[in-house]
Amino acid sequence: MRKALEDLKNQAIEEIKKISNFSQLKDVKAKFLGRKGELTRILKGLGSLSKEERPIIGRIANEVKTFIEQLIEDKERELKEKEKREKLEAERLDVTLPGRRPLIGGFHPISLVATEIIEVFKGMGFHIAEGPEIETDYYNFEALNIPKDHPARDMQDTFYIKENVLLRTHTSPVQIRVMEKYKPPIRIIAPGKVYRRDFDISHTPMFHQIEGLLVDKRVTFSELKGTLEEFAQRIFGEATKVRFRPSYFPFTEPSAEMDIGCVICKGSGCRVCKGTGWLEILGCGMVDPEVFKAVGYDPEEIVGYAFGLGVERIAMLKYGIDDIRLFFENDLRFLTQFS
Ligand code: 2U9
Repeated sequence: MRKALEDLKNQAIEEIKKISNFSQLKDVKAKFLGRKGELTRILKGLGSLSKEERPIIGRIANEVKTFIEQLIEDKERELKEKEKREKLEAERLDVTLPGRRPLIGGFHPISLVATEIIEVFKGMGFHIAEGPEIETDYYNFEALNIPKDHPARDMQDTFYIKENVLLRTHTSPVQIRVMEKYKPPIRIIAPGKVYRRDFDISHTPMFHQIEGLLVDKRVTFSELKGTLEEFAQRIFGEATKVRFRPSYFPFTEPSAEMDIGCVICKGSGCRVCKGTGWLEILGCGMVDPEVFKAVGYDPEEIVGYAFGLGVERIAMLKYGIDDIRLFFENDLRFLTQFS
C-alpha cells in the first residue's frame, strides 16, 4: 500500500505538471482527490491492514493527499496568472498611437457670408433689427405701398397661412415695425429668412435676405451709391467695379439695381454674366413717401434710402456655385469646403 501511495503521488506530479487549462485541472482533481478518486479507493483498503500498519499508512495517505492538494492549488494559481497575462496581452493599448480626430462642425456657407455682410454694414454704423417670419398682409404688403390688386403682388408668390397672415416674402416688415416704434435717425439692417413659392436652380422656397434702411432729415442717392459701392468692394475685392441701372420697386422711388463687374470673367463676358460682363447683386432706392406716410413720418421732412439683397445669390457669386439647392442639401462634401 505504501508503494501504491508512492506511485499515486508520482503519477499526480506528472499529470499535474502537464495541465494547461482549468478543465483539465478539474478532471485531475476529481481523479486523485474526488469521492470516486484514486486516493479514496486506496483509503478504502485501510480496513484490511493490521492494527499497527493502519495509522502509519493512514498518516502517509494524508501526507500524499495534502501534497496533491498543494500541487493542485499551485497549478490553479499558475493558470489564473497565465489567464490574466493573456487577457492583458490581448487588450494591449498602444498609447503612442495618434488619436481619432472628432468630426468638428463648421459654419454653413450662408451663415459665413451673412456674417461677413453684416460685419461690413455694422462697421458703417448700421444696427441689426429682427422681426417675425409670420407676418400680416399689412406689414408685408400694405405698409410697403403694395396695396391689394397691386401688380407687384404677383412678383412675389406668397405662402398664406390664412387670410391676411403669411410667411414674409421679404424682411421689409422689420423696417416698418422699427419705424413705427422709433423716430429718425434710423440706420438698420434686417437679416433673416424669407419665403416665396419658387423652386429651381436659382430659387428656393426659403432663402436669406439682408435689407438696409437709413432714414434721416438729409439723405441722398449719392450716399446710397457710395455705401453700396464700398460694400461690394469689401465683399468682392477692392478692384470691384459697380454700376447702377434704373429699376422699379413699389417701396422705393427712384429705384435701381446694382451690378458688379463679373467675378468670373472679369468683365469680358461669360456664361454666368450672359455675355454682359455684369452681375446683378442687389436692389435699392430712396424710400417712397407713401411708406413714410404709413408709419406716421412726414415725407416733407424725412428722407431715406433702402436696399435689399439675397444672401444665397451673393454666396453663389462669391464661391462660383451654380445651383442654389446645394446650400440646402447638407452634403458634407459640399459643406466642409467652407470650414
Ligand atoms: C422699407 C422701405 C424700402 C428694400 C429694398 C430691394 C430694393 C430689392 C431684392 C433683392 C434680391 C429682393 O432678395 S431679393 O429678391 N430687394 O431689390 N429691397 S429696395 O426696400 C425697402 C425696405 C423697407 C420700409
